[in-house]
Amino acid sequence: MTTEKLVIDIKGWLKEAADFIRSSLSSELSVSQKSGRTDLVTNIDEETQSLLIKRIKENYPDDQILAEEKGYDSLDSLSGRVWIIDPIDGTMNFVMEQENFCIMIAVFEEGIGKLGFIYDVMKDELYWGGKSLGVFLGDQQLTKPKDLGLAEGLLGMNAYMFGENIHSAREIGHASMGVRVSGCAGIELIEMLKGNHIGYISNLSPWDYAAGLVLLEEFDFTYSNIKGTALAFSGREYFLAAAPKAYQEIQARFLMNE
Ligand code: 2AM
Ligand code: CA
Ligand code: CA
Ligand code: CA
Repeated sequence: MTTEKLVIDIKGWLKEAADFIRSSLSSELSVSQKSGRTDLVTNIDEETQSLLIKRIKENYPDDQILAEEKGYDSLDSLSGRVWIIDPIDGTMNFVMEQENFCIMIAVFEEGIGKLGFIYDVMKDELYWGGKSLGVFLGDQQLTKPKDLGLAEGLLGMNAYMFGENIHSAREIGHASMGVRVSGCAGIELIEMLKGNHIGYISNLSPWDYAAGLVLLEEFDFTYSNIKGTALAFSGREYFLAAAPKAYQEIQARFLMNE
């Protein structure tokens, strides 16, 4: 199986899924709560996931799938080839703004990230790439951002963590050039890839970070659980990704002695 075929397939499915999501905006959404008032899912999240899973099963029937909705949200192991999918990342934005949401797809092999795709649906911008392939916006290859310190750049953050000062998020934010909150993990990761933000602090599940990690690695960003340990790829955990200089500084000044 060539990487090239995977890339062509995934780009086609993303286009199909994005057309479906955009066409859904003219009809009424069916919105329900998951864990609470601010944790939403819509019929379009579920139908988009079903569409992507259908395509994977038709083309790669032996692969494992980890995806946010409808009974695909855990796996026993990352062995073999694993697809990690967030059908709509930024569901609250999708419902409230009809923009600023992404589709994310990652392909892992034996636990190693091979391909990552983050598609900003309403801007029609696809950020994608892979291990040893580089990072692209559409057909254009991106260049690696500068390795800046904490005081030299903007930091994406989860609003709740900043507000409640979880893991010193407020102090870390104040030591940066400024805090930005998009409500969409995919968009925060895109801002890092573009060199607009030096880092991102949040509370995420595997489908929120899998595609982004493949791309961040290509640009030598550092990432981990906020405690500095490896991400577990199961359940939600506090997440820190940043340019190497900023990452070291955040760990040393704010997190090591917590
Ligand atoms: P989602 O829209 O796919 O759920 C918002 O802060 C970001 O965090 C979004 O990328 C959102 O992804 C993610 N997130 C993960 N778990 C969440 C939860 N329980 N409630 C709200 N956002 C969550
Ligand atoms: Ca969700
Ligand atoms: Ca998500
Ligand atoms: Ca989602």
